[in-house]
Amino acid sequence: MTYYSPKQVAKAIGVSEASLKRWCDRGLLSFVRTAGGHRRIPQQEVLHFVRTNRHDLVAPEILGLPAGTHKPQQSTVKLERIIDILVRGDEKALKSVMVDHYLSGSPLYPIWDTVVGPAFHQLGLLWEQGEIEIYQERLACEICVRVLHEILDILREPTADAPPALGASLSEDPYALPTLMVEITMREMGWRCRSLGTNLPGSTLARAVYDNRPKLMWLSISSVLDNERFIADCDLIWEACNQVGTLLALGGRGLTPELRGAVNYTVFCDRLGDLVNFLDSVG
Ligand code: B12
Repeated sequence: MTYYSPKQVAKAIGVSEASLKRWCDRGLLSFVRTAGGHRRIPQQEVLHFVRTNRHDLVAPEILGLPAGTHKPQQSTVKLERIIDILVRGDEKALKSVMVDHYLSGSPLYPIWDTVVGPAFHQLGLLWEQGEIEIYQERLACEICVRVLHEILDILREPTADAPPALGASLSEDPYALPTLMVEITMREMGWRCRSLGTNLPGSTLARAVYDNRPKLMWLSISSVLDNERFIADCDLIWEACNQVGTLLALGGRGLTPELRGAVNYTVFCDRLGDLVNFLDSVG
């Protein structure tokens, strides 16, 4: 975690150091004290403060953000812009757009559902039509994974009593973006959640359920190469979830109606927005 002094934060958001210290002491910004008694503010808290108040970012570089990052009044992330950024492999621009969107106060999941997911779909078509190279598609994916991790780093830490959740993709499913997007979506909703990654056997995910007793387990299903193994893996996980009282959420474009009919789950989601609605409804 990165910490900043009140002086650095004051410069970054264009206010006086005295105001900043006053806000800290009034509890508007959480901070820790160094051994010498100096206030130090975590980056997540600074950005949360900027997000929920009227402050702009006049010197984002001080906070380790790309120059040009600011707090827009409203954020409209356009599909064409994201496709262009991804095709060019422009990681800084991608991070800037995502952080601006976060700072605008809008939730992040709609841009995964309506812009970034569709942009990758478009990239897949461009590759199929020979309009972009494999390396461009691969690089787009790499930079997006990195930016999603950076977004996770700037989200506020979950509280100690936050409900726990775990998720992953199953064996021979290498798709990294969707499971990371679920993690970000649930973190934004205040869950203490962790994507365990991609390509995991059902037996180890069942073990993870027994060991960690999460309130929810998600599986992101993009590619299923062996239907029988997939169903057996889902059975193992469902059995563990039932024993422990864990909700099982499935989602992803690889879960065909045929496979969906062959496995058990608590909720199936086409989009992240469906999961948000489900979690809102269970409280
Ligand atoms: C990037 C990519 C890869 C990368 C992935 C790298 C990585 N680290 O993730 C790699 C290189 C591994 C890859 C490999 C292959 N790929 Co590929 N790939 C893609 C691509 C361009 C993007 C996939 C992606 O990440 N999309 C973005 C995510 C976020 O979108 P999404 O999956 O729709 O997820 C959304 C929802 O479904 C939902 N969701 C998903 N999971 C969950 C879970 C829960 C709980 C919830 C609530 C919601 C949810 O939320 C997301 C946001 O809305 C797609 C194109 C496409 N149409 O998507 C091709 C694509 C899927 N690949 C394709 C192919 C052919 C392959 C290969 C066979 C290529 C090869 N010859 O080796 C292999 C197969 C690998 C395998 N085992 O399946 C084809 C598939 C064609 C088909 N119908 O089968 C596609 C469609 C490209 C194309 N147009 O031809 N690929």
